Amino acid sequence: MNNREYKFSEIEKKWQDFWEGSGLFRVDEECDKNKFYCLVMFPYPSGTLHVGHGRNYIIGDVVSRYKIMKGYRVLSPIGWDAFGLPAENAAIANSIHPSIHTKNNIKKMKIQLEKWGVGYDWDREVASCEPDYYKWTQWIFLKLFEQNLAYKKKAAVNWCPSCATVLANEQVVDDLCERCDTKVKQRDLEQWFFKISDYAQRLLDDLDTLDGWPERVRTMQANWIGRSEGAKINFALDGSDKAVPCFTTRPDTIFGVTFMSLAPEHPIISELIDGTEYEKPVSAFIERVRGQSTIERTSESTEKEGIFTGRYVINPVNNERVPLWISNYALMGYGTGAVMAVPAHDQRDFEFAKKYNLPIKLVIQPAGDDTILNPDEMQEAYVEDGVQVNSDQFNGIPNREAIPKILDFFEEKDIGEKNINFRLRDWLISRQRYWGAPIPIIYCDSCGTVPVAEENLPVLLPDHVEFKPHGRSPLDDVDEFVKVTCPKCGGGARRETDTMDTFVDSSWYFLRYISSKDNNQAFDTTTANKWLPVDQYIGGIEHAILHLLYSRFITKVFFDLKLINFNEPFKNLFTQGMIIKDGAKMSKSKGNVVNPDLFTDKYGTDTQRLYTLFIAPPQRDAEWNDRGVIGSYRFLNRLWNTITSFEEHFNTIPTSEIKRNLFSKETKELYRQINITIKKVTEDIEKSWSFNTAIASIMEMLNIVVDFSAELRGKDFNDEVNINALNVLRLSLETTVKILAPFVPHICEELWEILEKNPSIFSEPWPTYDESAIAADEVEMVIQINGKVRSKLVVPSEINEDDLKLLVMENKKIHENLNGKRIIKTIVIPKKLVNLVVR
Ligand code: ANZ
Ligand code: ZN
Repeated sequence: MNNREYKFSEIEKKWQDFWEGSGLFRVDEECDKNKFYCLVMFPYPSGTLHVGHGRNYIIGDVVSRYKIMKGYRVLSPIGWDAFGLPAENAAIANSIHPSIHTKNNIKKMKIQLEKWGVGYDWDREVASCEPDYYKWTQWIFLKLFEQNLAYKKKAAVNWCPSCATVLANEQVVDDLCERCDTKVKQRDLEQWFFKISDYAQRLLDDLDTLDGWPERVRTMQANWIGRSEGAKINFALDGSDKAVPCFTTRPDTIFGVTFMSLAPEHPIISELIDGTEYEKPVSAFIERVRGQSTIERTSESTEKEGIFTGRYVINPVNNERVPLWISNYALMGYGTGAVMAVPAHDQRDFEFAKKYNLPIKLVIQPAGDDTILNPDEMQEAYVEDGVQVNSDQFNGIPNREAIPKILDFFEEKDIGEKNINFRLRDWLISRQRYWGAPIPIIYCDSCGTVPVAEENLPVLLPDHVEFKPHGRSPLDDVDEFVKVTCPKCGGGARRETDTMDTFVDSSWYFLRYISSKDNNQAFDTTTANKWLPVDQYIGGIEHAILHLLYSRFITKVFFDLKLINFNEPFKNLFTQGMIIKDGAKMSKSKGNVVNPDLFTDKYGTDTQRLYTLFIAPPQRDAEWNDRGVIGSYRFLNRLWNTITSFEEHFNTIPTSEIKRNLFSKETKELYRQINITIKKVTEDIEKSWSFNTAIASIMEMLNIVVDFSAELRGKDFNDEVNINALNVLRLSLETTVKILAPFVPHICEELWEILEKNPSIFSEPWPTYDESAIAADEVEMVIQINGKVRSKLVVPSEINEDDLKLLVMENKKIHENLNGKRIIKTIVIPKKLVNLVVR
């Protein structure tokens, strides 16, 4: 009876062309209709997308299409995060220029994305490695430089000896380079930084406004920013007029300081030891510790180690002489690089004191006098709150209350001051690599550091470069790049040869989409203010910290420069889970990558999409199962066959308005199910993005539709009741197709055309439901006697209690079971159960 076969590959191509031709995802600037900016994190052009990536883009596409049907003007752009190390490494390995490598990969991936039917406004495509994009990345650098938010300093950096480059902290995993697993070393280099620390407080405060973000991500960001309140206290250096300031969050422990420990990088060290007997051993120690990475040094399990400098500092509250040590756990990048050590109340200091036999002085006792701690017997530091002891005028005060008093005392005596410290460090953006945006700076012997003039952007990346890593930037060796005339004095000068961290490229791409073709500005302010902030951002949790923080920072800088009128870029954030295969994250090295093309070729893109959405809630990780795909394929075929088998009827019998007075019991139930399903699917999408349960309820509904259609098949349609039933069937099929359209758009477009002759389903409004049809009019209730089920009863759902009791008493089975016993109590749980308590 089937008139047509489900030829997915024809259908999919047909509708992809149709959407492209009709410009479904192309948005014009003029349109002011309620806008919806749906953004997926732009991919790194690695060459192929696996089914795990697919999830990200498919989810984005579902949201876009749903919003289109809800009447929004949807902006859904795409681009390429195209600079970066992997292209350069691949280029080195395969002797192919990174630019060609990247372009080839983009081409391949674009074909893949199109094949999946994910809709983008391709007119706005950007690639961060193109001069017309990185020109504006460089412009952003200049803006930050103007604002004193870009500066250069010598800094200890994570250095990967194999990649011969600096790594950001987060590119160091368990002390190893994220890319090549080589052990990371510390090294001093002149580096460019963005002063994100100036924005630390705002970045923290504004997290509160991001209620469309997962709580987890907000917490991760807050921890990363890491605000600590405390004090900066000056310890005078004995035998000198210098002081060593230190940052502490525990001014209440000041009387318990028994040594001080300096970071090995602390600038004061050389003058402490130069020419003394300590010089040699201390230098050797420093040399050794600097081979450890920050991660290793801060790890709880790493042994605390140190060395005495031969010098002392003076504790300003009691003038005690305190030995000055250097330790591996004191970090130069935090606070002042000096730690007032309180072994009685800090675990790291405790371990250190035990190892080197330094005194432990207790200054906080547990409150209440049950336990009295004795420093000689302590097995670990006492880090809880308590009452001050051995603390002069502060004795007896609960330590939390003592903190403000001690702070006041410091300020009074000019010993120290309140201080807030952030864990967030400035953003190191220098990379000694080729494949990135050149930093637009020129060095002149007479004029110093001179920014490239805006009209001279972009500073083009030269093509002919030996980009094998050798510890300096490959650009260093390109004379025609390096040698320039100074923009100020016209004399000979040198270009900066570092390129920018690719996180700079990705910190603003969502703004470039607004004006991707504009050669005169990075983005148009009016248009940006119209489209942004992004209504929905979708991406992986791995970007929860850095990318999002950097984008928020750059947005705030633009806001301050009055280039935009919003100060947060992403209103709502969704982080999708990973797709797991054989229990592990997909990766080439593990050989467990599932290539989506296999499934697309065999079952079609819609099947792959459906399966991807159906396996799990989208925020959760999900295990890919090849066989599961077939289930999705069967479902689509079932839908296809049900509709096409009625095609002739639908073609010959005209649609008429549905008449509820002509409903049979089954028709009425089907009508009810349609409305229930619309409601459920809408709520699942809106409230929780629960695509899998939405799809499950559509599947359930299709079962009912199929049963209904089987009954109807073969009936003759002269009769009003049957025609009405056929119209309800048609409505239910139309509805099914509509509410499935965001998930499996191609087959739904085709079926819609079969049903309605009139494309496109994405011009149709999202269906609304009829609340009055949803309530079931009859319910089945369980009747119990003394808690035992004795009978079941179908009753009107809105029946009142008295009528219900009468019906129960009339029931024959109940009558028999009562057997003359007396009813002492009747318990009714509406629409569910009646329990008769009898004696
Ligand atoms: C004395 C003290 C006593 C401390 C005590 C803690 C407990 P958070 O909370 O993470 O901000 N510190 C300060 N500068 C440091 C550095 N450069 N490297 C390593 N540690 C440093 O940590 C603040 C605490 O970390 C400070 O408070 C200081 O130790 C230590 F019972 O000072 B505390
Ligand atoms: Zn000059």
